[in-house]
Amino acid sequence: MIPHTPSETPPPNLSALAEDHYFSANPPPKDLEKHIALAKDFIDFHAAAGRRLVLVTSGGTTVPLEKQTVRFIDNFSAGTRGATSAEYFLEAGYAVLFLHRQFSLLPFSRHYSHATDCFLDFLREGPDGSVIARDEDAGKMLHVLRKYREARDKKMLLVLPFVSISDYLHELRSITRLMRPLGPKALLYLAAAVSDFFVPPERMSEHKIQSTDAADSVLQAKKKVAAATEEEETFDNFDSSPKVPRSKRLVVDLDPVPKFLKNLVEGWSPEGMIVSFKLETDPAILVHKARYSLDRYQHHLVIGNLLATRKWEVVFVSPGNPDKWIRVPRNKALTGASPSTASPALAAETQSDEPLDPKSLPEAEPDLEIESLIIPAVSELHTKYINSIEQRRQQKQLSV
Ligand code: 9Z3
Repeated sequence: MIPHTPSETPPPNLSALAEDHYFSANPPPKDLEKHIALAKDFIDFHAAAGRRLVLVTSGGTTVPLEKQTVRFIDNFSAGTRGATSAEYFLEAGYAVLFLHRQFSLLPFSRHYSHATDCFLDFLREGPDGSVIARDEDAGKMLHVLRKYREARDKKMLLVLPFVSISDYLHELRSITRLMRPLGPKALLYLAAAVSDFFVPPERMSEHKIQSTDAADSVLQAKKKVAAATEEEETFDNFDSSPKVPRSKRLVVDLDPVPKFLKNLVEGWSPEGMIVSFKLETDPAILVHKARYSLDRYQHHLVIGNLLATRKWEVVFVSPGNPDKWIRVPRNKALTGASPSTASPALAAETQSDEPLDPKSLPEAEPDLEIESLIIPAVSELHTKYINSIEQRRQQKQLSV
């Protein structure tokens, strides 16, 4: 490597350049300013109270194929992890800013918004024509309702939506920058399933992509006019090879989304604790990929999970610590039982460093929500993080 001398131009900061390029090329969501005002008010209120505040990101991100979007690419995430985690963070005393994909699950209402748990099934008509909760559901509903109202009334929960990948990135950057006054009491819990690929605006069609040539004559005429006025739209998502009938195929050409975790760690939120999730489907690479992400971005915790087993186990990968698996006990015998009283095979499984075999899992959902184990463990690491930053501050003050 050739050392730089002071007379040389400093090397360009590539991540800052990529950031400038991305955010100037991709327009912000229309509600960004409104969201910033709401988020600022919320964050400042809790910063003044000296309270911990967590930004939970949740749900999938869409990848629009057209500027006036009819079609988009999406992913599987329903937002269960984020919405459930938000409830346990509130339980642990955090203020929660819940940045979620529009129409994905929300804290509290998630209990009644699944397709299988339609809220109407929980209601019945009273003798006077009023709508009331069914007797068998009323207890749980009241509990959930009270928790929800309490969070709202005490201003502990702010819910902000996004839709596309670029909306998400604009919102994330603006909100995390606002979180600076919280110092180390800020926690970023990035559970949203963020697309790795997108169509850059310069290659995106303005209008709905046509699947047949029925509108060709109109479009050709329009093109001629545009060419004459030098305003031709450049859009190359169609494969124009003569072998392939244009009316039959659509070739979508996606660019990689820049990795902004580095910018987040170094610039947007330099003092907050940052927790990212790593999702894989191949058990053989999960821990390796989680460790790789941690080394690359130098943040504080990666929670690894596999698509098939994500409600049963996750792995905590953090600097200087051995990997730590968190598992929902599969057998009532294991819940609350010491390993010596539980079956030796199941006890070994709970402590094993090997991912679970999805085929060995019951089809039903676990009795216990794994987030009830994840959040206390994250909160404990956050306490250690806050203390270490405080200690460093005190040592600095003493040495001045
Ligand atoms: C996760 O891994 C979440 O746990 C899930 C939750 C999306 C699996 P559901 O919403 O699922 O409860 O149905 N989130 C992060 C996924 C992600 O996009 N991570 C990036 C990656 O793996 C890194 S930031 O590369």
